[in-house]
Amino acid sequence: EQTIYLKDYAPTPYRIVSVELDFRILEENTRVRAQLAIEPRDTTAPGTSLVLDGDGLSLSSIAIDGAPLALASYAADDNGLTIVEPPFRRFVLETEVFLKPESNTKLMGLYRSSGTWCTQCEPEGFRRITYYLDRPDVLAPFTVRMTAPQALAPVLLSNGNPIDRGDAGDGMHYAVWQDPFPKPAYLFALVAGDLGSITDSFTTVSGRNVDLAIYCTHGKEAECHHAMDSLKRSMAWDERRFGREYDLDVFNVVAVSDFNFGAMENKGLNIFNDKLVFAQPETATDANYHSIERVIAHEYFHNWTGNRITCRDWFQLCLKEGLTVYRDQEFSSDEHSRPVQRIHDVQNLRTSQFPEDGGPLAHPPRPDHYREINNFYTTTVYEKGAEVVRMLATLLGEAGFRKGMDLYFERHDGEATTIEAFIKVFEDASGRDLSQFITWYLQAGTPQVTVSDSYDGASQTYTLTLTQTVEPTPGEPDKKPLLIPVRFGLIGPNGSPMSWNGVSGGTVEGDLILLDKPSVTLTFSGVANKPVPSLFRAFSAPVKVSSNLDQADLLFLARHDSDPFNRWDALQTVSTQLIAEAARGRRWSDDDAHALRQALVDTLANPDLDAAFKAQAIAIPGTGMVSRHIGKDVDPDAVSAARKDLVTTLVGPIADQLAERYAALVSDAPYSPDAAQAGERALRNGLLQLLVSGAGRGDLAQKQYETAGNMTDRYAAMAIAAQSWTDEAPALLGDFRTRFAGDPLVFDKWLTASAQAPDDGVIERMRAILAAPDFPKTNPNRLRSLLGSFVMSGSTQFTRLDGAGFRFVTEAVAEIDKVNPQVASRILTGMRILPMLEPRRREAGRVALETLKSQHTLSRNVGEILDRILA
Ligand code: BAL
Ligand code: ZN
Repeated sequence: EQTIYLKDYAPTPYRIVSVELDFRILEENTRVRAQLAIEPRDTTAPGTSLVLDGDGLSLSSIAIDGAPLALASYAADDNGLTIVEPPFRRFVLETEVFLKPESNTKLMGLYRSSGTWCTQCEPEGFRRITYYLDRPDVLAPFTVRMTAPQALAPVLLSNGNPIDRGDAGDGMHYAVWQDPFPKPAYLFALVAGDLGSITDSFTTVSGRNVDLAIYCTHGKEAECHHAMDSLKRSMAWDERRFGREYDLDVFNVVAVSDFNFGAMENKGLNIFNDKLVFAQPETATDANYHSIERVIAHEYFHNWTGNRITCRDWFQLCLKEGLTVYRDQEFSSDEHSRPVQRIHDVQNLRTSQFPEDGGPLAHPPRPDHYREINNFYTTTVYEKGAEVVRMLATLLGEAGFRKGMDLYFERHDGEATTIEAFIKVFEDASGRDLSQFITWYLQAGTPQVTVSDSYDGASQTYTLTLTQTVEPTPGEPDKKPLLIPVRFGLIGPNGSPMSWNGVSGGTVEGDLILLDKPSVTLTFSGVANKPVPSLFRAFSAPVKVSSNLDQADLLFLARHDSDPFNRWDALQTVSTQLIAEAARGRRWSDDDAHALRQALVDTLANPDLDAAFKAQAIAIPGTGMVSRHIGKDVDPDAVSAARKDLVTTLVGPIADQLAERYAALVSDAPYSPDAAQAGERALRNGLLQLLVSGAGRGDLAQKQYETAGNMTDRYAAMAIAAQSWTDEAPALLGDFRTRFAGDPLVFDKWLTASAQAPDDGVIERMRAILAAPDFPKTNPNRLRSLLGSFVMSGSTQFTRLDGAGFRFVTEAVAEIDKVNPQVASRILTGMRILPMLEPRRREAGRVALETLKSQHTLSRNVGEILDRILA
């Protein structure tokens, strides 16, 4: 199968100057007429064929400048349309195709979701709508006319501003939308349906009015207000923080039930997976509220980082995604608690990106080849990409970073550009050489930084050695040293920050060490006492750290570090190390357990720490996290047992104390998703988790489930019971299922909790769920909630020694692949865990993959992931 390489990039020989689309939407089919004004580039040789992309289209008519084309002058097949010797001047190509949106289960191109016609074009869906140069460096203004039955589709939306609408006779009506900003086809969108809406408006910094609307299924309007509020705050934030003003007269969001992504940033018409729009306290959790706010912000921020400035080719995906994730993380930090947001983001990075970067699917944030671009919407492109932008901001400082961003918008507005151009603006704005820094984009793998230190009391010198290595990743045997910013401080014996007189041996800028060589040894002079170093404050670089700090040093940091992130991280490190060692047969000493327990108790009692932080601090790392810390020959059952043992050991002597604290946190204030209330709920549920898994208090989960006044508490109670598979768990799951029957987004929560149950019956139950005649097999949310949760949550049933978990997943993937390859391949990525498992499980997984490969005709999506895992 064909591999696409970055090195082969070349501009198209023809430009598309403008686009007029005419959709006639009927129940039976949709007719698409396209008028593309096209011209050759100055560098194009006369007679060069025009090759347009098409995917599964069948051409019903074709003309140039109004004259039908002779059969010999074009060729159309399943992959596109070639015009042989088009006119060597500007001309208008007219094509007509008929689509069947109803049977489009891939959810790419034009499809129907619960009756609504909608589109998803990124990355290569537009070619399933009409013949086109479907690549991000072809930018054109679009005018879109839509005609549809008034009764079925009273709402007709596309990109840009509405310019005309009216009656079209025979029960039909039409609307015309015009987007003046040239855009690539992946940002095209269309929605036609019978939808409700809420409206609002926003006045931009320069005083322009923007009409805002969120469209949804009738009856769901009241659940859209949190999204609308988030949108308005996002618009104001982007003006304040980045000087970016919105540029059209309208901004529309549409919630649909069947969607491959979380949401999509189409110009002026964002289409959302409805799980990222709808929120009411009875059915959405605090985490849902937070995700809605974040993703609304993310898609809105794309208007500048993605739409006004887009990507030259899909290898540059990180240019818009990493940057926009950085921007949405900053928005969340400014709107809520910065340290808690940072912990949350790093936890996400460590549980999803680190395993990708350390396994068979590792790739650089900017890859240089792919078979299927849909497989590169990864946590590396998104989350590691955001970390790389964050490191730039760390190196340049907030003002320096903003100067670079201003130059980026000034220099590249209206362009499709590259990572190199992005880095260049920061070089030009700061005068700094970033040629080593760009390696972060070009090289895969998580660097491992090893730390050792020593103190010489006689000379009052403190020596710190930092060494970086990156393990080989697929196709990259040799790694270059990276420029790693290490934000740090030294802490004296009384817990206060320590100063020094001078430092030699490397570059230190303020509180930043620049680790720019394989190894750097710094010598600090004038250090009065032996310090404890606090390194990588606020997680200043996406690296793994191993240091010579012992448990006492780490617990000292947990108490005294002025950096909240490192306080949290120190506790996590201690727990992780104890569980990992115990899983290898070296159980902790009573003293070690006692010291950690005391640190947790003191953290809980500390009046200077807020509840949201405490909730994170008392969480014991999951089996998946510890397994990855061990890294190879992992027996997940041993890890899970050791984890359970540690929780029991820690909680046992303080169970009554924790239960009292838990009881005291109950609140009867009306639900609000604000940070303070959400933090208290998180802490209470964190305590519940410890009490259920460490002290057998399933009764508390049951009681909380029954009395909960909101979904956050009810879901937490059920999920915690399910994860420990308490006696109460089956009844709670059963009740939840019937109590919320008919609400698909709550059904997803039930699927997720069901998939995480650790008992031996879980695979049989999941098979039965999938086989039920009313299970919606084409809906990505349902499939991901069940199977995605199963493969990604560290379930010991997935990694069962008898291979039943792997077989269940690969068999399900084969079925889903026939319907929606994107969803199938995403679920299959869970199998990337295989190389780190002990040999018998590894072999069982390999057999399941080989069977999938030999017994089925697989999509390019699934085929690529499978081959990379097996390689
Ligand atoms: N561009 C695809 C969805 C997102 O990242 O916003
Ligand atoms: Zn995005």
